Amino acid sequence: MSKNTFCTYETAWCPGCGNFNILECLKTALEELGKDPYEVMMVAGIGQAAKTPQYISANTFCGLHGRSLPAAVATKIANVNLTVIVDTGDGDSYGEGGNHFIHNIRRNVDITHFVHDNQIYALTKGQASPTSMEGLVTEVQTDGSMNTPLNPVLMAIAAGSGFVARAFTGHKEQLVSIMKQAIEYEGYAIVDILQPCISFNKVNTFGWYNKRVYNLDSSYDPSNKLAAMEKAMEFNDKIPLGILYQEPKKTYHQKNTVLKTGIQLLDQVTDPTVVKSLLKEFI
Ligand SMILES: Cc1ncc(C[n+]2csc(CCOP(=O)(O)OP(=O)(O)O)c2C)c(N)n1
Ligand SMILES: [Mg+2]
Repeated sequence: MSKNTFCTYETAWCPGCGNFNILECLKTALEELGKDPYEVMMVAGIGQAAKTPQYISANTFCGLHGRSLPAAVATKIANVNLTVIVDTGDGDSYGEGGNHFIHNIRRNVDITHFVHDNQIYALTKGQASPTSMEGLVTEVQTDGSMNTPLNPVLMAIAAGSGFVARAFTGHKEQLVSIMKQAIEYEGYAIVDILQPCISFNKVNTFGWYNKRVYNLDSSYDPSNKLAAMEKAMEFNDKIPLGILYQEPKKTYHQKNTVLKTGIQLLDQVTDPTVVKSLLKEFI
């Protein structure tokens, strides 16, 4: 398969943005998995990160801010054969979409969620996001963000996600490998990707991350939930990269009475006479 299967488009990102590496790694991961564009559905809400689906040749749904997960879940339920990937920002995923994030984990629909975590709202020019560090000064938070940052990987493990990873745009080979494993994981997989925003986050820069990140080594056991929670809490002088937690879990499709029989919305033929008679009951 050619490297250009998923095509290259002009972007509206700032030169030097971490989003470029995520886009490139995503295309590489999909190509290495042998996916064709028609098999892939890219979903996002609103944001700089949320533009990613527009820069890749596949099926695309860009919806409302914070509402990417419901659209992704609906897509997978309608057509189980699609590889459904949510590719969006930290604000979209954990702020406006925070409620969906938690309850989507509980449902465990087989979708993959890549979060471009630049710890800022970039599209709207630099307000604090849920992962912004306490004290981060922005044009809105002039005295520094007062809120405790949310720890998305710790939250995901605690809420019961079966695949939780952390990656960094500066480690491309590892990012591709994690992306491939997340896409292949049967169930909801979340990868929080540390992504420098060169325009609006002058604290968490490429150098800031590069100084702190280290790879989990082969002695690390990702099936140990308590150890994973402890690792997930490291976000100071040291930040671990890799698959923090992984366990096999029954998916929504394996549990749902109808879906587990293989019946899906895409194959349903709607008989208008039945719909009409049902509607009549309410008129
Ligand atoms: C319902 C709604 N609320 C707020 C906004 C404004 N808005 C658009 S993008 C955005 C934040 C995006 O941040 P993030 O998801 O982190 O993406 P980034 O731009 O940092 O990549 C906000 C608050 C909106 N468009 N719609
Ligand atoms: Mg952001």
